[in-house]
Amino acid sequence: MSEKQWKQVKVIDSHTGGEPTRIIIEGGPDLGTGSMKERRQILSHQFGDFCSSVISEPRASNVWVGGLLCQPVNPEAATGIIYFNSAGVINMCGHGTIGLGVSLLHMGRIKLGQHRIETPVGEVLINMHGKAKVSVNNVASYRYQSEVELTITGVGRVTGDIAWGGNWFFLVRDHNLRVALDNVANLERFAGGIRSELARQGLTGEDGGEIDHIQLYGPGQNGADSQNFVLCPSGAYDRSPCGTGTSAKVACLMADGELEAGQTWRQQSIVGSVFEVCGTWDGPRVLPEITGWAYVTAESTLQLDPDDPFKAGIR
Ligand code: PYC
Repeated sequence: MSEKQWKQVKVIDSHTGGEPTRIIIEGGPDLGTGSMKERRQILSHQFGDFCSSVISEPRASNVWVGGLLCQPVNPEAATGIIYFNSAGVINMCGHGTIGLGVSLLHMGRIKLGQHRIETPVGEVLINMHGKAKVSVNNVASYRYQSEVELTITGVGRVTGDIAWGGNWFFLVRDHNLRVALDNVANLERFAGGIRSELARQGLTGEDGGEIDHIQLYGPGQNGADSQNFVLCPSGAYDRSPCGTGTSAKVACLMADGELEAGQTWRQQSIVGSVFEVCGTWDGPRVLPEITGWAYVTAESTLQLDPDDPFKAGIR
């Protein structure tokens, strides 16, 4: 279809602990038959405008994560998926995978029980416990570097860990900020300063991957072990406790001996939603299982009118 033609894109929307996910079920680009990693590159390099049209304003916003359903390589997998936000394609998304599960169940494409999902960073499992409750067995997670010291202009010294949970995170426990919804502007400024400093120093994950998610955490409320604030690459903060971020966090806790294998960690988000996570050792890495709740919010057809000056979103 030429770019000049009117395009319709069928989507199903959900939120996981307050964080929205938009799954494209029809009308997305054909990315071929390669691995999800290869198809991720094609989506990123050739279909940036398409992703932006689906996920940026005025059809969504920088808070949203989109997911393009793909035919899986392994016929036993329920689907392949490539996630993106308004800043571009991301590796993996925990809250999105919980939203994906409830969306596939809602559409009648899967039943309760366990299903394989292919992502660009490997296969994950979902376990559908009910119409809203989903567990995700995420990719092997680990701490790459501990106690990395940064000097942030106007703030001073900040120490944190670099860890992988399907995306690269910089996790900071020692800061003087309240992790609370009424303090989001300060948290955003602080986390943004950390991300800029990481980029300025050329600090990356083990594979050279950008550390594009910043996680600040503090004490939990109402029985949760911890409450976090996660700044995403789009510049928005995660309303959910962040599945990949909580995986990275649990890997750090287990590396420090602060959490045992099989012990449940209750991670609360900035808006108060909770994921329950436990990890098991897989050699030096941790296999996290994240349990959360998602709800379908809409089934709709996006209209991409070729005459619309904001057809490709506001960027
Ligand atoms: O849940 O992994 C996650 C996630 C990543 C970005 C937003 N949410």
